[in-house]
Amino acid sequence: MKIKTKFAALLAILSIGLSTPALAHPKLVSSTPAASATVGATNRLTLTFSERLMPRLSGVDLAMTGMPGMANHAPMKIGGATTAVGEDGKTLIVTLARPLTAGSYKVDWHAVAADTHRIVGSLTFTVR
Ligand SMILES: [Cu+2]
Repeated sequence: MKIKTKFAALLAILSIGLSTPALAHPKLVSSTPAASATVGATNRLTLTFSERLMPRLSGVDLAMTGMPGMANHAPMKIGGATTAVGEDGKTLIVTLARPLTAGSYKVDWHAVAADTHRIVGSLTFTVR
């Protein structure tokens, strides 16, 4: 009887543990520039996720999608960026070769955490 009670308690503890996923997918928590924000010239983007990232499998593609005075601007990839993961293990820090000029931009991010599933998302912002 005593052993059965202990076993039941152990099962209860295990089922609580299983109901919260140990390996959650990374969600974007915040970014600079923030999604849809208008900011001054910057050469740095940060994206903070809910989970620790696998650095080699996580990153961003940045494209300029619009420029003042230019209609039908085709998305232009911004190269020359270096990406690092911050000390928290959850923040992608993207440093660009030069500050972004005025226009609209789209960030396509990909993030891989411990379960190795590639999660993707995007955000846009404007440089004034
Ligand atoms: Cu997954």
